[in-house]
Amino acid sequence: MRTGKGEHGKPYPLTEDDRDDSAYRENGFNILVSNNIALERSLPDIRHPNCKHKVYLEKLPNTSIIIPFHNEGWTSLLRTIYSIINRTPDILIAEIILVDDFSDREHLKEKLEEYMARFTKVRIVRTKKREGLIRTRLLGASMAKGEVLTFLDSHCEVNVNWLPPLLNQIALNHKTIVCPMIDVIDHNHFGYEAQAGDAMRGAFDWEMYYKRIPIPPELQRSDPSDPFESPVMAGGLFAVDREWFWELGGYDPGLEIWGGEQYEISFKVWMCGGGMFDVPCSRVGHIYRKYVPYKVPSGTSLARNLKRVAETWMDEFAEYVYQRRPEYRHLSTGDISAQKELRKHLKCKDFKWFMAAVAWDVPKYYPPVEPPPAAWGEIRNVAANLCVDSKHGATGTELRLDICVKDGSERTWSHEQGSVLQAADCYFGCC
Ligand code: UD2
Ligand code: MN
Repeated sequence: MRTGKGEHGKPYPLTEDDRDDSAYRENGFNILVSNNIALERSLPDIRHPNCKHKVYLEKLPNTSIIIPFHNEGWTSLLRTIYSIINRTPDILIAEIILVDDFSDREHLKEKLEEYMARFTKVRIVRTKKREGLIRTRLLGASMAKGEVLTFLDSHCEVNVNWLPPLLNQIALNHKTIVCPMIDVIDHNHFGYEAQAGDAMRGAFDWEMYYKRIPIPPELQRSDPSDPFESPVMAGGLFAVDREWFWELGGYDPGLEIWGGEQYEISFKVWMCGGGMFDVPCSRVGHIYRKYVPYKVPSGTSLARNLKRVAETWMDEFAEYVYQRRPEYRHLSTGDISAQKELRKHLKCKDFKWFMAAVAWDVPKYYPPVEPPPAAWGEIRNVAANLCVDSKHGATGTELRLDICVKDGSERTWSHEQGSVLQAADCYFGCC
């Protein structure tokens, strides 16, 4: 029944002034438009028609909803909260935990606490320094009391009856991670619509870019509104049994700021005895930004996170990534022994199993390039603990044994079958 600009998820009619870059600068989406549409706006119910007739278990677990934020816009954050309060059965919400990752914008301080006081279920916790979204989610999860943890980004709008279909799947098997269909809230005009192709499997290419691929006929359900298996999640929006999340070790806390965690949790879930499903009857809108508005502390890099995940989980398949991203070979991951120990302790299956049993359709879209028959590394005399070194590192110079160093300056070697041994730097054509 609601009328007004942006209602029913319709695009807001933008004027030329509204399009000015200043409207985007702080959030990566148009905050003027966000400010001009209702916090409790209506959305179109774009679920599959079968969803209206589905029944769920009478007793569902309750959930803590955890929302990390760093310098989120006022109205985009509030609209996230209102959409949850308005479209979720109250009995299923144990609490809503807003986790502030060291924001400095004024409206996120006392003003936010005062405003949120009206919602009895909302708690605000804050990190003591900039932690990045991964440790920020972990902080929220560590305080959560609900039986299930549900993570959302701070610029979402949940749609009709989004939560019960997620909780139902976990109630049926608690070793399950579930994701809603992520709809697109346009960063210009805030129009709400399904992603291109709608229901698709989550995948990755060998440069570790997240991709979506069609559901193969083998996995298509007779009822297209039924949950389907997905190899990897998009990252931000999912629900998981709280106890099982901690059994899995949560996230690797060594992942910094942004990215890679979606692969870590996905590989871990599948390889360590669980499964992951996308649930077509659960839909949540998300504002995909035009650009990243916030600062990323120096010294942190997405590449390092990705290599950490590749080294911990991908076994010999990590080589396919390094083929595409040779700069990763010499990148330091920091200490990953605790992650490897966890993998052993949980008796997780190997990545080869994951590729064959879960992600078998991914190589059809993103075929890996086989590494050449070659070897890289140091040549060590184990008895004397000395390494083969060359005076200046260049090919053709005299070799000697020297102490082995592990500080990035060590001499490594490469050998391609049928070719001569070379100092490794030469392999990349820069000796
Ligand atoms: C996607 C995911 C996001 C996350 C990311 C990879 C969706 C819809 N979004 O990127 O959840 O998995 O991929 O890591 O799947 N934040 C902090 N501290 C920071 C940076 C961000 O708390 O240092 C918050 C931020 O306010 C937001 C959430 O973390 O609520 C995700 O960040 P984003 O929205 O910038 O990531 P996005 O959607 O581009
Ligand atoms: Mn986001």
